[in-house]
Amino acid sequence: MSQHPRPSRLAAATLALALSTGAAGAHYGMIIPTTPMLGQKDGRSVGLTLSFSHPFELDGMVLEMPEAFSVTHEGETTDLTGDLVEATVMGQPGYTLDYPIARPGTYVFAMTPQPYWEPADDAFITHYTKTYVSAFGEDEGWDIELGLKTEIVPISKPFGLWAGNVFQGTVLFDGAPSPFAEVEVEFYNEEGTATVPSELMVTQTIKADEEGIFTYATPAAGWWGFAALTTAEEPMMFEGEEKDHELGAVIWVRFEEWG
Ligand SMILES: [Cu+2]
Repeated sequence: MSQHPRPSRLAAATLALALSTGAAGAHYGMIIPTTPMLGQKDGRSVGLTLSFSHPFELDGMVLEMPEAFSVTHEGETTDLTGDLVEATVMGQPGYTLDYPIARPGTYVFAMTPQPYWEPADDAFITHYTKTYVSAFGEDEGWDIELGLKTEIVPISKPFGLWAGNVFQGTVLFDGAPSPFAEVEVEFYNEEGTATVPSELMVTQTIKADEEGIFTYATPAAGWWGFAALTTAEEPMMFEGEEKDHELGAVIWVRFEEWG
């Protein structure tokens, strides 16, 4: 549903073929911090990069100024939308922010983007996106629910994970578990060094169980994105026609190299 060709990266000669095969990774709302575990030696701030991208293929899309970008710490949510700084991320408009952190604990960063019109899918897309930063060795507060329209609530603590660990989360839609929700999983191919034997493996798809819980074991260290996708009950209008509105609950989690 969320997969479509991305012509911008393809030479004209291969465009027709690419369009006909439709092979591609998925798009993701992305919030990538400089580190998910801020230590005393790392200083007193964390850098955040926001984008709307195809993370395996490092192919950016346009991220307009989000409707909301916030941080939640010790039960208190602070709006940071006005602090975002325009940046180019994977060749397209995105945002960065250097967020000062003075106190220990878990900081949950969340973005609600503006709906994105995607002609290739004939649909609008809104990815409610989250990531976590734990500061100064304190990890309380990682399992809270933010109350987003749709959200993945982690069952595994979403930092301090080894490559190869399973990651589990509950998919919520309107605050209730979403049985058998489809979850797309993709690696942020930051260094551009990962390869796949088939285009089918750029994005992997799993399903949640009857309680909305999904499980995935990562094969390698790095940032992994999990996107639970639902079509909104309410269509959106585009040029006088009703169009589907894909809602994504996205979470970004980093897995560390063992040893
Ligand atoms: Cu896409």
